[in-house]
Amino acid sequence: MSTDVRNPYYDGYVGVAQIRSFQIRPTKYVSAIYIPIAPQHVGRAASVGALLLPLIAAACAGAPAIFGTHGLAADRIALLGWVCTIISCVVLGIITILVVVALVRRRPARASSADDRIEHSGHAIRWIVIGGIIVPGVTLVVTFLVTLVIQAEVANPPQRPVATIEVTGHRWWWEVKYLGVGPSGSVVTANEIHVPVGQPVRFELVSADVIHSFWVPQLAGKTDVIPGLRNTMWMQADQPGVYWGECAEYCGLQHTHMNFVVVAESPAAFQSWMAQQRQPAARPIDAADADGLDVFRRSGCGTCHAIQGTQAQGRIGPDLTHVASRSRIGAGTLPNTPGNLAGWIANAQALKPGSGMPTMTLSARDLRTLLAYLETLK
Ligand code: HEC
Ligand SMILES: [Cu+2]
Repeated sequence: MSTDVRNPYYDGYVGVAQIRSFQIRPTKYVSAIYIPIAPQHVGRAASVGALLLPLIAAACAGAPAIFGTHGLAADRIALLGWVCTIISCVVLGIITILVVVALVRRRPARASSADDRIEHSGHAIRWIVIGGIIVPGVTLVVTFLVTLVIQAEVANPPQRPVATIEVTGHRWWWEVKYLGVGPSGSVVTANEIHVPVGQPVRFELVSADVIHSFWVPQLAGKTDVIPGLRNTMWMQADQPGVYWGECAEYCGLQHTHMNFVVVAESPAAFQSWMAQQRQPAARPIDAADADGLDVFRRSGCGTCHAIQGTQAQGRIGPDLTHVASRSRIGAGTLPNTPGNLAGWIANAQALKPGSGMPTMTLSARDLRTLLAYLETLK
């Protein structure tokens, strides 16, 4: 590292700029933030960094645990994540030591003789060849090979998938269609995907509008959902549980409320869930419920929503045939409680501004009967 430059700012800059060549590696998990910092400001920068840490940690609280995996493919991807993280930490450690050594050992500026310059340049070339070419070269090749092996491992499921689920990304919710099931050839639901535990399930991903990305961090890697394309992927949950999923490609105003859950349950529980989803909607059993269905019809809900077994066959919004059996509404926005459901119908735009669900003007009585009817749609 050159110590001939008098400007301390420039000195620090040269140090960081050289060392940066260690960090050019193809990893999605760690990206280097590169800010030239003058040596006299390093202490202050470090304390600002330390103050920001709790903020970053708080921002991540409640996010799906990408390293707490419970699925075949995700396990392998997490392993790759660890490999990259460890390599990155080692590289960062070495760089930090080098930067500190360079700062501490900085010699005062002096006129350099020709001999001195030759000695320095020999040194510099060794640093560049080892630190700038050999070390990053080996790191790159190792990371690349590990990535290739893991990519090949997660390309195909270990056995034939037991179900095929077509997922359509809409701004901003997920339509879920089990293909080849039931009398109508499919079972349709929204934002909640049930899968049998320990068995691979195949996904076909399509988009109704813009590019989305389908991601259940604990079960499998991300797959883009692209208009005009049918991307496929598979997933296998190894432990029963409810796994959070989300859209991982910014797609507009309510991108952050474009979530879903994957419910992994025993094959028996999955079969009974499927048997129930195959049924048409519960028929109104009393006058109040019949009234509710009538409100649904009169209010035009059926232009956008389908309820199997009724005349409502709209395809713009989620299928409501078994809406009461789902744990959340509005693509993860709210828990599915009667209060939230009422709030949603009366003023969806306040809860999810910009969403495709208009705010409906209903009398209190109509809202009550409509709600009672929707609550029967288990
Ligand atoms: C113009 C089309 C349209 C009309 C009319 C409409 N909706 Fe919706 N609705 C949607 C869309 C789109 C969504 C999904 C919104 C989202 O999550 O971003 C939705 C979501 C819902 C949900 C939540 C479903 C879930 O699983 O998350 C319910 C319940 C619902 N609508 C009920 C109704 C009722 C009841 C009416 C009539 C009073 C109605 N909607 C009228 C488009 C419509
Ligand atoms: Cu999206």
